Amino acid sequence: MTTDFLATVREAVRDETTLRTALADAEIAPLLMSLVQLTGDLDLMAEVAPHIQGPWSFLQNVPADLRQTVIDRLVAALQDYASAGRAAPPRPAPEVLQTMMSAGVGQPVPADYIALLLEEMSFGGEDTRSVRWRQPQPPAARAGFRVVVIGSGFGGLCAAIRLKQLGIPFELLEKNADVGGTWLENTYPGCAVDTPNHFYSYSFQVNNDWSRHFSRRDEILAYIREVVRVHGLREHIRFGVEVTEAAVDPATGHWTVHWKDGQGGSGRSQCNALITAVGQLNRPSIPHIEGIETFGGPAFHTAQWDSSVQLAGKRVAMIGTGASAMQTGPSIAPEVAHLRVFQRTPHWAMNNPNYHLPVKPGHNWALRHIPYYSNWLRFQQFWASSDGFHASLHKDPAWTQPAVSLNATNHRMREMIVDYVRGELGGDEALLAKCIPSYPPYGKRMLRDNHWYRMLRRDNVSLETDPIARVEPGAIVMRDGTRHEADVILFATGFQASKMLWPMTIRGRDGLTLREQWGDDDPRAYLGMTAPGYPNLFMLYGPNTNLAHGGSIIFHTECQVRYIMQALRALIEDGLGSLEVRPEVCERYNQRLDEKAADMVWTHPGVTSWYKNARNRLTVTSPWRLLDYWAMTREFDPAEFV
Ligand code: NA7
Repeated sequence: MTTDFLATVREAVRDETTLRTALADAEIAPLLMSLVQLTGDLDLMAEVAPHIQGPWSFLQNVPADLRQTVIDRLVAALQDYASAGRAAPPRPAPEVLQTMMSAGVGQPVPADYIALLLEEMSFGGEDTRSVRWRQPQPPAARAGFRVVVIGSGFGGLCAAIRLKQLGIPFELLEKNADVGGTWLENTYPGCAVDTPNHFYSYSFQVNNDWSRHFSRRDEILAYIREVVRVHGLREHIRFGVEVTEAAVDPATGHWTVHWKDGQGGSGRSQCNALITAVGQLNRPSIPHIEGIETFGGPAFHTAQWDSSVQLAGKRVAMIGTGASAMQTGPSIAPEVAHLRVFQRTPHWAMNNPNYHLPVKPGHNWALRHIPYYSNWLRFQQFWASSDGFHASLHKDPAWTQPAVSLNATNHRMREMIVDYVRGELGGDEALLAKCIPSYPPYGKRMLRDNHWYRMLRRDNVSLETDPIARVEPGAIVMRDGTRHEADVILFATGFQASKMLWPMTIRGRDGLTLREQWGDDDPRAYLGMTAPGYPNLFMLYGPNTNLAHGGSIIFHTECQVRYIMQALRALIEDGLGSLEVRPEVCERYNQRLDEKAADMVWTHPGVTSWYKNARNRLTVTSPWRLLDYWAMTREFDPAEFV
């Protein structure tokens, strides 16, 4: 709620029928919190709280009469504010907020989360993670300072917005013809976000019009384009140029960035600081299967979808069963003649009823008109998909079934998912055995069931679990010699995530490239953002910053961008010239990180994944709670840098 609190309230009560119709669609927990915040009355909350058994709306089974009481009192409170012309109530005290938060998600919310959550919710509508100059006047030195950002996905655009706010000159280099990064490139059928999108969006650019709780690709891309329009970023972006190399001048810490365009042209840009925002999941990994070049029909990766190929009535072979396959398979199964899924390892997938649901119109109305509803919804979604499972992903050394689960909680989760999958498969135990991973839940990214198991029961779908031997013209041949004819091959085989910043060459102070430093699969950085030997280079979504226990990568991005802006501020305000993380700081951080990771599910010996390298070291994914990473990145500490 911003300063037009009263105007919003008056608009909300203008027509009581409209108000009540909308509230009938709205979610109970944010409604209740809105009421409590407006009235300060905690008694009704205490009565409703026992019916709120979790942060998701489908875990909040409040009896109809209680729900009606909440609505009636909220209507009365709004009418009272409107007619009396009262100003917004003061923000509840931290301990009251903690009680409200705990009631709103049906779980105790520890006190150490409150500051983070207030930042995320931004009650005053202020941009809580923006960085301001410490001096009353922005330093003149910023005008001569220049930043290059590589990439215009969520990360690069967030950096651009902050640079613009600070008035630091910058240029964004983008290999594609438009903004959006992964959301531009991925166009496969069913492409959607699997983090609830009221949380998977910038905290400073709330969208109250999502049509679904988990939006489809086109809507997310439209949101990104709107952000670009609102912040006037397009004029800062050079499209169609791919960075091939960047090298630092050891004397100044300034970077020269070389790029090529698609027409045989090339050029370079110079900058004081370089920010890479190239993502982790955009260089497709296509397996080298013997004979693939002889196939004869269309064969393409999900991230390079060929929409000119008609799949209707075709025999389609899809290799891979990760997040992209989970969305593609059920979307194409109804139209193809046959879909044959080739699974190397089964993945865990959980059910979330909201995943398939549109947002009700009244819910969106409430987001726009009911004070604090939007803030509390964001809190709820944050809580639902953040650190909740983190504690249960630690290995218990005394656990008796360490091959299949980590501890008692993790085992219960395993059993719960197995029961769910069994139900979805109609009790087909042979198929169930193929679908249940041997490794513990959360060992790889936990997928959201997109009716995958129901898809497997279709007459025109089959699941192959034996290894592929080779491809022949018009067929995939298994190691036992079985030949499966196919018209089209889809590679849902993921990305070359561990080859971070590849294929760019990033040359540091001693002439060493990051690739020479890291090898093909051992990237390391301090907080995932900076590396010794690479002054004034900042990485977004770098080593160990992917999220696998929960959370939104946009939250991580905002934490990283705040930290980087603080570093740039130090460079400019303090006239530092260059900043390079001390090797011992980076080393200590990575040691702590490795120790933490060794204790967690992703390094379980039964798990093979792109989260870690060939030596079982976690390189891509963060082992930290969101709270930990937030705290570590909140304040840039110049003492850690040379
Ligand atoms: P993922 O999650 O890396 O999944 C790739 C899938 O492809 C996975 O099932 C792999 O099996 C399979 N794969 C990879 N290589 C092969 C070969 N050579 N043969 C057979 N099967 C293979 O990629 P997605 O695109 O689905 O998702 C990436 C991220 O995008 C996801 O986490 C979200 O953040 C969005 P494996 O499990 O390795 O045995």
